[in-house]
Amino acid sequence: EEMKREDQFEARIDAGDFIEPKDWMPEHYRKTLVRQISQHAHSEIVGMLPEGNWITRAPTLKRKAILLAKVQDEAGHGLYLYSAAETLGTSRDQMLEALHAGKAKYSSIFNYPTLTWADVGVIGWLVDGAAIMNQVPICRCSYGPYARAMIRICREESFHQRQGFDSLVVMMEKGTQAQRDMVQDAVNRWWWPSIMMFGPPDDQSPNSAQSMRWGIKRVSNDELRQRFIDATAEQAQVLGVTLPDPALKWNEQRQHYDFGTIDWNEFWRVIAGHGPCNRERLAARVKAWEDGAWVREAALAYARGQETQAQA
Ligand code: FAQ
Repeated sequence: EEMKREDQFEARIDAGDFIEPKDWMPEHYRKTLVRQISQHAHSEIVGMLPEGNWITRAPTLKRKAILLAKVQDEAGHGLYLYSAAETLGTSRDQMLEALHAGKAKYSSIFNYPTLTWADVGVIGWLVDGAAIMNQVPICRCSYGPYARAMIRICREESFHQRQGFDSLVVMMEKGTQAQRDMVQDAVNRWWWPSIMMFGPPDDQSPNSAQSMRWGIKRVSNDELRQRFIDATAEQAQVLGVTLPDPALKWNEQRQHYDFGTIDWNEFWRVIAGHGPCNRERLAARVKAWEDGAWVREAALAYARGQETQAQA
């Protein structure tokens, strides 16, 4: 019986059907999705912190309004994604508890500091750019609620990417030499961490083979990284910045950019909790959760009151 259900499930995956919350699915498929979707949700929520740091210091009212909207969008993405993960039978409280206990992962990229205003533009350009490259294929992921959440999220990410690039163009074209230097410095610091966002090389990625088979991942870590580097190398030329990789060079034969060696030790250190801001990020989330306790209690007390009234 179990075998038959498993075969039917595999056949639906092969046919490109969406799997929906009430459909039968193998336990490992469910677990893999909860893992990936909750990590993704946590990334959106923790990802509000580096840029949130600049909301009070944005240089103009227009930039402040844009940044505020972007950071609010990220909160929204986190909430859609927690909802999508909840359809698999794991509660939001469980997921948040894992985050606050330091057991859950979130994207390595959000453990780096935002030192200057140019970092905000570079995050939009590179970090949101990488996020879109990775997330567009997930719009066709085999799990319906995740795929559907991704469509709206990708539209918003594309606005985020453009606002970042636009703010950098303004600094590069109309700014002072000091502002241009600030952009270059931010690019130097964010480039390597951005290309690490796609995850370890395919031959060191334990989850890839099964996730590709199940249509949770549609394109491999290395292939997405290459696509991102190809697109970004051209954009850097338009912007007039140098990417900090002397080995970055167009390869006519491969029709791709070659690039230098990625420091995977740095990547594994950061995801093990030892990046520049891991402690600070986690402490900020835990504090926000504790400071919000009275709101949750008040909302529950109100809901209970409404229920009692309805019964009376
Ligand atoms: N950081 O076997 P794989 C955003 C972990 S965008 C931390 O290759 P998988 C938008 C991985 O979890 C960022 N950990 O794993 C935004 C696994 O550990 P586990 C979020 C990483 O899942 C922009 C282990 O390494 N986007 O937030 C990372 O098949 C600006 C082995 O790796 C998503 O989450 C990493 N970079 O592939 C917000 C997209 N890479 O779980 C604010 C959805 C790998 O076994 C501002 N996720 N690990 O303990 C995915 O596409 C995949 O999960 C990958 C990893 C590609 C990230």
